[in-house]
Parts: sequence; structure tokens; C-alpha cells
Amino acid sequence: MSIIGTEMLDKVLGEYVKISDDILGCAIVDSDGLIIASTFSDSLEDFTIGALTALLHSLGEKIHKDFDTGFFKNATLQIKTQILMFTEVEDQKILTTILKQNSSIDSVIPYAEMAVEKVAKVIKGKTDISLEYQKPKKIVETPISKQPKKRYTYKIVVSGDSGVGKTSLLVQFAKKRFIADYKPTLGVDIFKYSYPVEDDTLDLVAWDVSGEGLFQKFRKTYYPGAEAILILYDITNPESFRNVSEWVSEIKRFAKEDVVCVLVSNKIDLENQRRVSNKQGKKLAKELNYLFFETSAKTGQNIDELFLHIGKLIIEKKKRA
Ligand SMILES: Nc1nc2c(ncn2[C@@H]2O[C@H](COP(=O)(O)OP(=O)(O)OP(=O)(O)O)[C@@H](O)[C@H]2O)c(=O)[nH]1
Ligand SMILES: [Mg+2]
Repeated sequence: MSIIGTEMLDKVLGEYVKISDDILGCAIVDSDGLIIASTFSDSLEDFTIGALTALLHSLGEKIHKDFDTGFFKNATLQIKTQILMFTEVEDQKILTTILKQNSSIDSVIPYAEMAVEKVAKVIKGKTDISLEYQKPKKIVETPISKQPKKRYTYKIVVSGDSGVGKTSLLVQFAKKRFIADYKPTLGVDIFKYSYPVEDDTLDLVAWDVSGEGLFQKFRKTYYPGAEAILILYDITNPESFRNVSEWVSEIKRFAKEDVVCVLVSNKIDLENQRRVSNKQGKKLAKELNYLFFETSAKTGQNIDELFLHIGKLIIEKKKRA
């Protein structure tokens, strides 16, 4: 990149960190984890900047891995005292934003998306880049009679034990492909996917949570605002079925009362290794008053049906509200 480009990148990042006091700093990192540019909030001391820079350097592996899955849009990683948010820039580069521990990630995401658009332009050599970050527009919903086609956004949290297939289910739904290698999710990955439901369009914001106990204490911050929650278990793994109750109690404590809950019995392509019967799953769902779906993230069986069903319920609810 030219000197003008580098200066422009610094300006774009400089304005971005001013958006919110929650942003401590940010960096553009390439797919090998190398830092191309970085900016930190004016209020930070040099030693804090040093520590944060070291942190960014240590992220190379995660960034590399996420690129590998080909499914990188918006991910966050919660560490001891900060949140790291990664947003993909078109050209195999990532904007990493370092946020204070209790920041509202949802409110920073739209600005991060504006920042990556600007960064992509700088990388392409464009110079006519606005440094302004406009407040994201709120979607104003007009009455149904005046506007038959509508867009709705909804947040879904996908939970369940490690390895049950949460990430695979989302990848299969959005990309129609299956990743056979197991790469555990770290913290939480957030991605967006739009799909039609009858005459309307749904913008799904899925929070793909790590099933690892290690990340448990952070999970409570993921549930507020969720309109649907999936709890997955693996039909070949009875422990993941037994642990559904743990996930249910977490949801009861932290999610909205009227959230749409679905018990998802995954990996049904492995019928010959099944150790949790269809009947057991159905019975538990009934007791919990949850919807019940049996899916395979490998073959895609029932996954479109699952999201269509949830989508219809969400739209009905929003139209009634
Ligand atoms: N046969 C089969 N394998 C699956 C299915 N879903 C997931 N897998 C495999 O199970 C392993 C774990 O899948 P993931 O989607 O990474 O599991 P996860 O629930 O996201 O796990 P964490 O991120 O650690 O919480 C991977 O090797 C997947 O390929 C399925 O429906 N059928
Ligand atoms: Mg995962």
C-alpha cells in the first residue's frame, strides 16, 4: 500500500475508535495474523497499548483457522478483561476491535461494518473516502397493508454441548455445505444470513456459542435480546442429551420469557450409532414446552424446515406486536 493509503487507513481507524468509549483500539490484520495498521483510543496509556498489541499478535492462529472454515463474518472472543471483535474486510483482511469487557457488542457492529467498507476502499487505492460514521438508521416498520414485503431482523442463540454440531448446522443452513473437521468455536461467533419467508425477508443474526465449560461465565451476556434459542444434542452422545437440562436452566435465568425455544436432535445421519431415541427427544421437548426437530448438519435434512418454522413464528409475533 502507498504512503497515502497507509495514512488514510490510520485516519479511518482513528475516527472509528472515537465512535464509542467502549472501543479501546483496533487493528487491521491479514489472514496470516500480521498487523497492517493499528490505532488505540487516546485515553490509553502506553503500557496498555503494548499489552493490547501483544494480544493482537497472539491471535494469528484463530484468524487463520476462521479463514479456513470459509465462514467468517463477524466473530467475537471474550477474554479476561476485554472483548475482541473480528469483522471481515473483503480482501482477506480482518478488522479487530478491542472493546471494554461489558460493552454492548450489538451497538458497535454497525460501525465496524462501516469501517470495513472504508478500509476495503483504501486497500483498493481509492482516495475519495468519507471519514464520517453516520448513526445507523433504525428500520421503521409501516403498517402491513401499505407495505406487503417487509424485512425483519431476529437474533438467535445456538446452544448445546461442545461437538453437537452447532457451527455445522449454521454452516449447512447458510452455505449448504458440511465441514467434517471439528474446529471448536472459541467464545462466540456472530454471523448474519438473510432468507425469505413467504413474502417477507428475515435477517437472521445467529450467535454461535461455544459449548466449552471454559466460556460458560461469559454466556449470560449472549442471551438478552434473543428471540429464539436452539439447544442441540447429538443422538450418538447421551451425555449431550442429559446436559440439555443445564442449558435449559441457563436459558431460564438469562433469556427473555417469551423466547421461542427449540430442542434439536442432531446427527440423524448416524442412525446406526443412535443412543438417544426419537421418543426420548420428543418427550423431553414436550415436558419443556419446546419445539422439536431432528436434523443432520451433514446431509442438511430438516434444517431449512427448522429455520422456516422459526421464521414464521418470529414474523407472526412481530406482526402482532
Ligand atoms: N455425521 C455428522 N457429523 C456432524 C453433524 N453435525 C456436526 N458433525 C460433526 O461433529 C463435529 C462437531 O461439530 P461442530 O459443528 O464444530 O460442533 P459445535 O457444537 O459447534 O462445537 P463447539 O463449537 O465446540 O461448541 C464436527 O466434526 C462435525 O463435522 C451431523 O449432523 N452429522
Ligand atoms: Mg462451534
